[in-house]
Amino acid sequence: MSKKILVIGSSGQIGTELVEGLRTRFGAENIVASDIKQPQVAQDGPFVMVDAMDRRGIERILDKHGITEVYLLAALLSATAEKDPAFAWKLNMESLLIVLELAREGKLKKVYWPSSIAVFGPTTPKDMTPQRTVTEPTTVYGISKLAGEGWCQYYHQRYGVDVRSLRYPGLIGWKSAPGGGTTDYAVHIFHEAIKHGAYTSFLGPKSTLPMMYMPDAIRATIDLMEAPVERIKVRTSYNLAGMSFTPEEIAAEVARHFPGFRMGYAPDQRQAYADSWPNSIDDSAARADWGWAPRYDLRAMVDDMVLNLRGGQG
Ligand code: AKB
Repeated sequence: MSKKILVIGSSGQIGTELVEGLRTRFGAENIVASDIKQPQVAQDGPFVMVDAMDRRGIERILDKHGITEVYLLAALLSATAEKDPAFAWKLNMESLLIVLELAREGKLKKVYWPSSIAVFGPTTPKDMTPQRTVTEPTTVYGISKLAGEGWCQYYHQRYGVDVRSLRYPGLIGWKSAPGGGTTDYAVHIFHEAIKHGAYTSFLGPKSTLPMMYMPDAIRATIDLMEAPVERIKVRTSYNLAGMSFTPEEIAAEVARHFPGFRMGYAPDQRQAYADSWPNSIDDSAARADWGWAPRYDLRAMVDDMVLNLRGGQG
């Protein structure tokens, strides 16, 4: 049986680019995109509306399209989740348990589910945070991701479900809008630099956070899922690192392209979430197990973002 993939939550920041990446690799007709929202970009393959908490609806799609793998991306991110913690918990957990159950019942061969650096908290070592370390998250998003990692490992160990996961840092891309996270400032800054030549960051100048350019994140995701099963040794979620920078540092890089660019700072409640997360991540397990290596540093990412947002005009 050939590979047929369902992406749940395909209209969000990661989904938009992941669907494109998967379609390039496996053919547009083999990737079914699904969400409760219309896609951010025109689709060149199948799209269906489905709620990530609708088990029946998902099962119908699996049957109709002969789906073999699910990438479950639907979730409330850190900042949005804090506005409605009970709903964030319900969405983030129920959707995962539905997909894990479908896999346990033999209806899926493989599952991808994203975790995050938000599983870490203020008691975690901040620099080069290890794969296995203290995890005492302070956000409901982090709590749900940590619990989800536990469920992934449990379904793998108890039922043999092939579920794979990455702890994404903040993700930066030009093709899609970010969806309510603490790291979104690092995307907004580009759009505001182009429109107004100025940006006011909701994180303070010295807040170092782990970040990654979207092409690296998409490559990591597909490489992890395509790695031979014996190479996957972490069944909670793999640490993944790209670059680390502060708002002050990215502002300096953006200013190289927009002379006179002005950066201001007005930290809000998101500062506390950022303060609880690591500065940098040790991803040596991902490198050793399935050959992960990032390609973009801060300068290369900023150059590519600006080039693409200006329509390839340099
Ligand atoms: C967020 O800021 O909530 C996300 C994340 C780090 O998982 N980008």
